[in-house]
Amino acid sequence: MKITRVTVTPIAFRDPPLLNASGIHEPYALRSIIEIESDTGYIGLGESYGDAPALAIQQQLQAQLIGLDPFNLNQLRAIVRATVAAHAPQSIAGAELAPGSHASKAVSNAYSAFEVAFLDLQARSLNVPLVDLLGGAVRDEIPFSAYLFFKYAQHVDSPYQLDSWGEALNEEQIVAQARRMIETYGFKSIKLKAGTLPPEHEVSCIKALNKAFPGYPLRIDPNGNWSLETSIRMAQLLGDELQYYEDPTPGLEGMSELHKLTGLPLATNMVVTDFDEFRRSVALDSVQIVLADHHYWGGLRDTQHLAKMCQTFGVGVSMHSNSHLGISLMAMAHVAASVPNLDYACDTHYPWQEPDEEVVKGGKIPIVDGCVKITRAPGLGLELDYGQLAKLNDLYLTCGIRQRDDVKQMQRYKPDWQALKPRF
Ligand code: GKR
Ligand code: MG
Repeated sequence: MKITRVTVTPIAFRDPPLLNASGIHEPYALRSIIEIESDTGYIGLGESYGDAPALAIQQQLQAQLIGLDPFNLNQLRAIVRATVAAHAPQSIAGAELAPGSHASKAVSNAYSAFEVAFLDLQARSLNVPLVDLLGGAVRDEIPFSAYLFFKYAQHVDSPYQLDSWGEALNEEQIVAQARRMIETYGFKSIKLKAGTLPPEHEVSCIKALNKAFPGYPLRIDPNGNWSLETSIRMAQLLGDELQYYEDPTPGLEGMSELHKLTGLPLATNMVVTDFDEFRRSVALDSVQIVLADHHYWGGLRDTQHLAKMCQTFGVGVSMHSNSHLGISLMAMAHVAASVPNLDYACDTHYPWQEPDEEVVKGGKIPIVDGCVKITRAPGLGLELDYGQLAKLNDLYLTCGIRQRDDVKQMQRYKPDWQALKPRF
């Protein structure tokens, strides 16, 4: 089998004004949609970062993959390495919450973008679901968590109609957001994105969630925006209300110190983002749970390697997310289905995306009882809706955003806003 067509299509879709440690989401999120077609007529799909540096590498790879056997992943990796080495990508300022946008991740994120599409193509040609190429499913229903955000009611300059979620800045509004997520999707655990409002206030929102949803595992994620001192103080207030404490404070050393002092289980998608950091984290006992993300961990098979390493060193595995659409969700679901030691419900931003902005046929993928179900359909089980792809590509061309910058966006609301780590 030979590859005859590689198409990388940048897209944009509406993203609500969600607050985080850097600032606030811009009105549109960017992704790229990848199609790999074989001479036998199969098409494999992938979804990845659409920020300019990542996109530039994906586009440079397109022509080089023609003629390659889609089973030859070692050759794919060699081509990606050589391309990245020749083009020395830049890191993106203001995008530190999108770990895959870092220049150091250029090889792993470009490889991953195509690896998923290659695996989808392989699986379609064999008429098996993609998870079968990962050793088979240990579960076919993959649990996800409600992912709550503090948010404004509308974007600065209101570029489009208000979203239906409204403002969420206080306890009542956060509990209402959680209630809607749980009633709509059946989530069984809750994560609150923090690091944005005063820490005591964010902790009181966790307490309100605990009261409103007794027994639901809770997580708070300030994205390293709390000093060690603040993280210790908030740990005292939180007591044992948390399932895990995600990236409260920056750095492997800070996290190690915090764990030593509080004994709380710490999770991360910030201080362990590659295998070298994993090794250092194990030496320091910095984190007890790693949030995997195939988009920057080097694809689905490297995510399985990460999970194996976690098992070897007694570290838990959960899953990180950035704003994404259904191809990413399904790739996350297939790899999660193959990992026996995936101990926690995965993160997903998916409920924040509007139903009319999905690129796969049939619209948004259902999340039922908090789970995404994988089927026996070949590959990822998805087909592209080319009308939708064209619509979202038009939005990319006109939206004016080329790389995520939550700091710059917040400066449009608060002109003296600066990137500070930690802020509190
Ligand atoms: O979308 O604002 C966001 C999140 O803060 C995201 O950028 C993070 O990478 O979800 C992520 C996390 O768990 O840290
Ligand atoms: Mg996180």
